[in-house]
Amino acid sequence: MNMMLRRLSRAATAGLVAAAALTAAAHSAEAADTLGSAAAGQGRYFGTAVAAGHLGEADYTATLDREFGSVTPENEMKWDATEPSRGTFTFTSADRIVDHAQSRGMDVRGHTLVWHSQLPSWVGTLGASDLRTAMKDHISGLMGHYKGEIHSWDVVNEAFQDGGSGARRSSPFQDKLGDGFIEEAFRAARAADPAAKLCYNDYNTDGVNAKSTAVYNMVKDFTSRGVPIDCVGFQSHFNSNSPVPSDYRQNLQRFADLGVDVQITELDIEGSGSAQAADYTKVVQACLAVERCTGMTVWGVTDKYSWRSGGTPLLFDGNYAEKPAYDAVLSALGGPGGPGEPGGPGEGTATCTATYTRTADWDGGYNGEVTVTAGSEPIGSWTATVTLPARQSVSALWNGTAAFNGNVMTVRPSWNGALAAGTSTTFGFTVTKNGSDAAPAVGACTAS
Ligand code: 9MR
Repeated sequence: MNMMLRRLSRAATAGLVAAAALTAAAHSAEAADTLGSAAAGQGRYFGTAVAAGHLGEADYTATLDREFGSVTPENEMKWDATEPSRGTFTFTSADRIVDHAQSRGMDVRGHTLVWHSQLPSWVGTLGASDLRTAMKDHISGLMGHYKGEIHSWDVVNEAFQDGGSGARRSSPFQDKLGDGFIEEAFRAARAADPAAKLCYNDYNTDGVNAKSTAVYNMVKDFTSRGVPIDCVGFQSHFNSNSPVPSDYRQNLQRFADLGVDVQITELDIEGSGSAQAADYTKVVQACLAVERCTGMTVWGVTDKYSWRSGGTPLLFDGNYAEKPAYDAVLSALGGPGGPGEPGGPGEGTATCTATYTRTADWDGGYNGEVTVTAGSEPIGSWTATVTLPARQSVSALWNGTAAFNGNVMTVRPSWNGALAAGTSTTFGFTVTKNGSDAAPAVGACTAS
C-alpha cells in the first residue's frame, strides 16, 4: 500500500479506537482484579511484550486481552524486522500487534529505533555521512508509519557498556558518529512524532552503579541543554546473578528528579514460588513509590515463550495459570489475588463453562445473557470474560460485577458465586451498539 495512504488509514483507525477505549474506561473504577485495571487504579499502565506469531493462540490472546493495558512488540519493530534492506520498510508483523492492541484499547510502546543488535548488515557497511542519513531515515520511516499511535518509543537502546567504565558501547553508530549519535537520534525522533514520549532504554542500570550513573549524566546533560528526552526505561531482567537491587527505588527516583518519567520496560525475574513473588512485589512497590514511574511492562505473557524460558521468569506458567508472582503483583497493585481468590494459590481443580445468548434487541442496543455452568465439582466462585466488538459499550450489568480493560469486560458474581456441580447461574448486560450489531465473544470461564 502507498505509504501516505497507510499512514492516513492508521491515523483514522487510531481515532476510532481511542473513542472506544474512552467509553470502556468510564467503567474501569468498578473493580481492580486484573493487572491492567489494578495498575490503572494506581495511575500506572501494566503491559507485556508481545510476539505477533503467538496472537493466533487462543489462550495467549485471552490472557493478553484480559490482563494487560499496554503492549511492546518483542522483536517486530526492530531494525532488522522493519528495514531489512535500505529504504524498504516492512510493517506487516508490527502492524498486526498494533492493530490487535488498538482494537482492545491498549497502548503501544515502540521498541526500538537505534540499537547495535538485530541490525541488518547493510547498516554496518555505510560510511559516516551515509550512516547518519540512514539512521534519520529509519527513525522518520518507522515513527512516521505509526505517528500518533505510540505511547513511548525506545529511541536508543543499550548504548552504554557493562562494567565500571561508564563508556559507550562500540556499535556502527558509536564508532562512526561518536557520542553525538544519541542526541541526533532523539532530535530526529521528536521531529518524526512530537506526540510520542522519547525514552532511553538499558539494562543493568536498575540500581545505582557506574553504568546507571553514566546514563544519568547523559540524561542530565540532555535536559540541561534542551535535547528532547521524556523518559528512561529500566529493563529489569533479574536473576540470581543480577538480583533486584536494594537501591532500585532510589535509582528510579534520582532519574525522576531530573524531570523525566521512568518506566520499567522489560521486567522478568527468574525463579518460582514465594521467592519470585517477593521479588516482583519489591519491583512493583518501587515503581509505585516513585510518582514519575508511569508504568511497568513484563517481558512476555507466559514462561513458555520467554527469552529465558528455562528460568520461568514471568507471571503466567506455560499453561497460562497464574503463578504466585501474579498474585503478588496484583496485590501490590491494590487488587485482590490473595489466597483463595479466583486464580489465586488456593484455587482447586473446579471448572466452569460460559455460553452467551442475545435476549433482547432493538435499534440502538441489545441485552446479552451469559450462562455460567459449574463442571463436575462444586465451585465457590467464577470469573468470565466478554470481549465487546469495537464501538459497542455496556450501559448496565446485573447479577455480576464488571471490570473493564479496553473493550474486555471481566465479570465476577455479585451474589451468585457458589454453584453445585452441574448447576448454572446467569448474568446479563445492556449494550449500546454505536452502529455495530456484531456479537460479543465470551472467553474462558475460570472457577475457584
Ligand atoms: O526477547 C527478545 C528475543 O526474542 C530476541 O531473540 C532477542 C534478540 O536480541 O531480543 C530479546 O529482547 C531483548 C530486548 O529487545 C532488549 N533488551 C534485552 C531483551 C532480552 O534479550
